[in-house]
Amino acid sequence: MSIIESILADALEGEKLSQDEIQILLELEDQEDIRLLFCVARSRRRRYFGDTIFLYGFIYFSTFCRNNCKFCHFRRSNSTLPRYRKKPEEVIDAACEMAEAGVHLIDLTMGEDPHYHCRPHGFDDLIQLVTSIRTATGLPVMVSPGVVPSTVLADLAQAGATWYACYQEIYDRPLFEQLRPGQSYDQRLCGKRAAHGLGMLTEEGLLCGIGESAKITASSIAAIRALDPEQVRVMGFVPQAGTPMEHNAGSDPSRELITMAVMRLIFPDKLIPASLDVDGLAGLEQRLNAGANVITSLVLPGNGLAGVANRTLDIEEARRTPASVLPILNRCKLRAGTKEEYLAWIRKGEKKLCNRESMEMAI
Ligand code: SAM
Ligand code: MD0
Ligand code: SF4
Repeated sequence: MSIIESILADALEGEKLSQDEIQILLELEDQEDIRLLFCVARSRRRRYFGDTIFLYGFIYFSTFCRNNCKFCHFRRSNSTLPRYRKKPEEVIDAACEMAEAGVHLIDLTMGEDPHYHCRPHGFDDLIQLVTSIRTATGLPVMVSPGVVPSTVLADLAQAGATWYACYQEIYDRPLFEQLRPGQSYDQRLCGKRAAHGLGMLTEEGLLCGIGESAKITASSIAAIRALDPEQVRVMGFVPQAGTPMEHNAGSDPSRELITMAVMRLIFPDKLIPASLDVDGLAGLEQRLNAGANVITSLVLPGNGLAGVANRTLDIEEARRTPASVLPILNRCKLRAGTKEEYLAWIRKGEKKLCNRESMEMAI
C-alpha cells in the first residue's frame, strides 16, 4: 500500500490526520491519487449526510466598502464598477422569492459599507432586516457584514441571525496583511469566536491561488480544526479588473477541489460549500464530486443582485437558481434536503456549540 493509500485508508476510518499528512494530500498531482481522494471524500460525506445537499440563497445587499482588499473588486479604490445599496424592502422581496424557489437559508452579505459601519446606529437597518427576513421566510439567516463591534454581533444574534460568516482567507499573518491591508487578523478571528460565544454558528473560509504554499494551507486547516466552525469553505481566487491582483493568474481549479476534498476528510460532519460564484453552474458537479454538501451563492435573476468572485456570471441567465442545480444533483445521485432536515441540522449544531461553550466556561 502506498503512503497515499495508507493516509486515505486512515481517513476513511475516521482517523485524525496529521498536518504533514494533510500537506501530502494537498500536494497530490497523480490523477489516480486525486481520483481516490475525491472518492474517499464522497464516502465521508455520505457517512454523515447521506445524499443530502443544502441550498443557500445569496443576497449581496450593499457593494460599497471602506476596505481595500487586493483580491476584491468591491474594494473602495475600484472606481470601475457600478455599486448599489438595496433598500430593506428590496432585500425582503428578494429573500421571499428565494424562499419560494426552495433555498434552505438566506445569506445577507455586504461590503463594509460606511453607511452601516461609520454611522451611529448604522446597523439598526441590518438588525431589523434579519428579524424581518426570519419572519417573512421562516428560514435561518446567515450574516456576512465583515468585522463588526461585539455589541452589533450580539444584536444580530438577538435579532435571530443563525450564522456569522467572516473568512480569514489564510492563516498566515504576512499573507493576510498583503491581501487585506489595514485590517486586523486578530479582530477577524476574534469575531468568529465571539459569535460562537453568542451561540451563533460560524463559517470559516480560505482563499486558494493567492500565493499560499500547501504547507500554509495545511496549517490553516489545522488552525480551523481548533476554531471548530460549523461550516468551512475554500474558494479559488478569481482575478478582478481594477484591482492590484488583476494580472495575477487565477487559481488552478484543481487546487480548490483538492483542498475541498481534504477539508471533507478533516471535517466529515461539517457543511462544506460548493460556491457557484467561482465557476458558475459549470463548476458545480466537480465540487460536489470533491465532497461539498452545500450549494451557495444561488442568486435569482431580475433583482439586480451581484455575486462576489463573479459579479454577474450565470445570474441573469437563471443558472444560479435551485431549479438549475437540481438536474446536476440528480446526475450525482444527490438530492436537495428538506427544510426540516436543514433546521434539524442547525438545531443539532447549536446544541453541540452550547455544550462546548458551557464546558469551556466550566474549565
Ligand atoms: N465584506 C465581507 C467580508 O469581506 O467578509 C463580505 C464580502 S464577501 C463574503 C468576502 C469574501 O468573498 C472574501 O472573504 C473572499 O473569501 C471572497 N472573495 C472576494 N473576492 C474574491 C475573488 N476575487 N475571488 C475569490 N473569492 C473572493
Ligand atoms: C458564496 N458569493 O457563497 C458567496 C459569498 C458569503 N457568506 C458568501 C462568498 O460564494
Ligand atoms: Fe470589502 Fe469584503 Fe471585498 Fe474586502 S472582501 S473589499 S472587506 S467587500
